[in-house]
Amino acid sequence: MLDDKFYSVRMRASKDGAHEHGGKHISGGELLSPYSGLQQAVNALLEKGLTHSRGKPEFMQIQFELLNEQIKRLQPLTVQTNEVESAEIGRVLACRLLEKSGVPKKIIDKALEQMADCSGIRGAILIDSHSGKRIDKRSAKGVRVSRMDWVDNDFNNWANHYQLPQHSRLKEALALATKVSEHPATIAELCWSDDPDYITGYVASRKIGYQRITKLKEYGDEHGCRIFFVDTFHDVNSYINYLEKQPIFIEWEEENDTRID
Ligand code: WAQ
Ligand code: MG
Repeated sequence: MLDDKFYSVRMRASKDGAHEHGGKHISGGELLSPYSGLQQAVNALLEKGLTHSRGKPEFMQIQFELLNEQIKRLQPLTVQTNEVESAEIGRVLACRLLEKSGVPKKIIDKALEQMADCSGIRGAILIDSHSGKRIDKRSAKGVRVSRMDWVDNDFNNWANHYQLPQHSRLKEALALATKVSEHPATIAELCWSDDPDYITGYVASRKIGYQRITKLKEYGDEHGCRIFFVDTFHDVNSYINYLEKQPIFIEWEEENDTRID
C-alpha cells in the first residue's frame, strides 16, 4: 500500500447547542482514511450529519488526527437475521440472546431499567455484568467507540455473498460490534438506533455473533440504546481505552471465511 499512514476522522452533530452545552445529539460518525482520502472522508461525514432523520444540525465538529498505533485487522462477526412481528417479541428475543451470551437475567432487567440514561446520548453505556451497575463515568456522553472502519468494496463483497443490504448502517454497526466483542471484557452488546426511521437492532457477542432483530422499537421513536455488558474482572480504564483508541480494520476474504452455515 502506498499510503501506509492512516488518520482517524470523526464527526459529531447536534442542535440547540453543542453536546457539551446540552444540545440534542443528531449524528456521529468515525472512519479511517489515508492522507489522500481525507477530503472524501470529511465529505462523507459532512453529508451524514447534514442529512439526518433526527433533524437539522446547528452544531457540527469534524476532526482528523494521524494514528500512531498499529491497525489491527479483524474478520467480521457472523450475522444472522431474526424476523419478528413486533417490538415486544423482538425485545423478549433480545433478552434471550443476551442470556445465551452469558448475561444473567436479573442483570439484563436491571440494565433495561437504566435505559432512560441511555437515551439522547451519543455513546454507549457500560454495565457491570455482575452488579448491573453502570460503570462508565461519562453520564450524558457515554463511551464513543472510535477508530474502526471497513473498506466499502470489501464490505460490498461481503454483503453480496450473504445477501444482506449494502447499506452503510449495517457496515458501521457490524464494524463496531466486531471491534467491541473482540475484547475479552465484553460479554455482550445490545443496540438499536435512535433514528426514528430505523427499527432493526441487534445483540452481539463472541458466542452468538451478530444477531439482527428486525423490530426492537416503533417507527417514529427517537429513543436509542447501546449497552455493553462488561466483565469487570478486566480493568475498566484499559477497556475504555481500547474502545476509543485501538484502530481496527474489518477485512473479509471469501476464501478465509470460516463460517459454517
Ligand atoms: N460508539 C458508542 N456508541 C455509539 C456509537 C459509537 N461509535 N455510535 C452510536 N452509538 C450509540 C449512541 O448512543 C446512539 O444513540 C445509539 O448508539 C444508536 O446509534 O441493520 O443505526 O448509529 O444490522 O443510530 C443497528 C442495526 C443500527 C443495523 C444501529 O445506531 C442492522 C444504529 P445509531
Ligand atoms: Mg443514530
